[in-house]
Amino acid sequence: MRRSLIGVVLGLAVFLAACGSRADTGTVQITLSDFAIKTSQTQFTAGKSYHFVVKNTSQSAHEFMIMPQMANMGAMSMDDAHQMALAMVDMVGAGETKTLDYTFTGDTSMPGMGMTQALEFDCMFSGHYDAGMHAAITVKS
Ligand SMILES: [Cu+2]
Repeated sequence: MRRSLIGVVLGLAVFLAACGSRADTGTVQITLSDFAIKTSQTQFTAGKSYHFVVKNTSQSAHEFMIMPQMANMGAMSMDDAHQMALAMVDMVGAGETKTLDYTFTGDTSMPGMGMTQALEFDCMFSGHYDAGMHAAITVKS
């Protein structure tokens, strides 16, 4: 049973790699600026390890958070947001680059079955979210 599941996962990975229609590379380039978050990809796969390279090109500090999509995020306190974050780099100084390794969780028992989670990348420094520092992403199982 376990062996056959691994076979299915490996087969799917080979299929996706061969397919090449998705830019799902494992290394993700994130750019923080005043006031936007750019990401090199917006579609991710649960159970796969990603290496985020978070570059702050602006003259001020920002942060990089992976959060569930919610209403009124801009009104949430930074402390509350940090508690809900799936992962974060809580300070990226002006001109700095930091890295984060993260594997999205999700229902990985049925790869390729189309389960999709709506998440987003955020900066929750005061006012930054409402100024535009958020980027919607999806995670498929
Ligand atoms: Cu910011």
